[in-house]
Amino acid sequence: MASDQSIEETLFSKIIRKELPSDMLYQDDLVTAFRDISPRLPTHVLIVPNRHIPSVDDVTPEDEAAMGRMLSVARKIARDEGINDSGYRLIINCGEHGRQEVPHIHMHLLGGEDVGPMIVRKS
Ligand code: DGP
Repeated sequence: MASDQSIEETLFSKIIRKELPSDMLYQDDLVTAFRDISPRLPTHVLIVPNRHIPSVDDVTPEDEAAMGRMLSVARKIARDEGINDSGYRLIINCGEHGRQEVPHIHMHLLGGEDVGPMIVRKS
């Protein structure tokens, strides 16, 4: 019987398993980081848990280690990219109003130049 995870998984699971190509920067037992395919800034990296968690709304206490690791890996990659002093932004989109496109929770690490205002509201 197929597991729910295999039914719901996205292309990010295939990237994590290296079944799809990516510019992977980091991987350990809990998380994987790879460059976004459509970078909005000079540094645009996605940091994802290896376990398929669709969105922030699906995070459970058992995911806390992976969620914390995502932050420490963001710090490491920012330093590797040389943007820790200039600064950067971390974004996790959730659901329809958050404009989440890929239903595998992911943190965007964005930097390399001024990222602009936090939110530009529609007029
Ligand atoms: P979000 O809107 O937060 O769900 O962002 C999804 C991001 O995923 C978006 O910036 C583009 C990126 N993305 C989509 N497909 C691929 C892919 O196949 N490879 C890589 N590296 N990034 C992808």
